[in-house]
Amino acid sequence: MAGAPLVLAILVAAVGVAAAERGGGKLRQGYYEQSCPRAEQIVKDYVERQIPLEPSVAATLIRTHFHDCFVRGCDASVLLNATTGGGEAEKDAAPNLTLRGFDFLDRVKALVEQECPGVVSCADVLALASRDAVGVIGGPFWRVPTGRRDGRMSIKQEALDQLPAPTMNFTDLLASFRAKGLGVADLVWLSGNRYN
Ligand SMILES: *[C@@H]1O[C@H](CO)[C@@H](O)[C@H](O)[C@H]1NC(C)=O
Ligand SMILES: *[C@@H]1O[C@H](CO)[C@@H](O)[C@H](O)[C@H]1NC(C)=O
Ligand SMILES: CC(=O)N[C@H]1CO[C@H](CO)[C@@H](O)[C@@H]1O
Repeated sequence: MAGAPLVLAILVAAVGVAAAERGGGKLRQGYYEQSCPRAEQIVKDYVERQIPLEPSVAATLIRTHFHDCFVRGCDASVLLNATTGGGEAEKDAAPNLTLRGFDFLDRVKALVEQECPGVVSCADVLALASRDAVGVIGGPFWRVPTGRRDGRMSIKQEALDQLPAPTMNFTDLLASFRAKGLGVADLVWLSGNRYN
């Protein structure tokens, strides 16, 4: 039970990198070295302090990270609220109704903002916090290049169209994963995580 979400974390991180790079900016290790040197440590410290108190959030973060990357790349669009212009956001789509951990991310982001206002993207905070949280619950460590840009668009219909539905048969599920450069192994790991 514990193994699956941990391995999928690495897969999701890899997909995340690919998806974010499609979005434009080049990701690299230590992107904030100059602009916000303590950013990664702030995320890590908070996660290490909090996750032992709310360990189930670790799996939630990976799932949120996955849902984010699957729609519009890893741009934190899953975290956006519906705009005042009306229309519903990705998080309003049925699959997002089961995502938790938004509050946790808001808290981590607030700490990073306190240190360096407007520098570190929410997408990077989500990617880093997911990695660090998996580490706290005994999972592996993987490198998270940073430099993701946050999106400004979050559209419910895109989440509905692109996230694999729980009612899909295997053929359709695999097609959905293949469309994002994922394969059978990714499908198995990520589906296992659904029930965490
Ligand atoms: C979305 O709305 C919630 C509740 O009003 C708020 O706490 C959160 O900070 C908002 N998130 C963003 C990204 O604006
Ligand atoms: C899977 O579902 C799709 C439509 O949802 C259908 O067209 C297809 O025949 C199904 N495939 C199998 C193997 O059941
Ligand atoms: C976890 C979470 O934030 N879920 C939200 C999904 O969208 C509905 C509708 O906007 C919100 O009420 C939930 O809070």
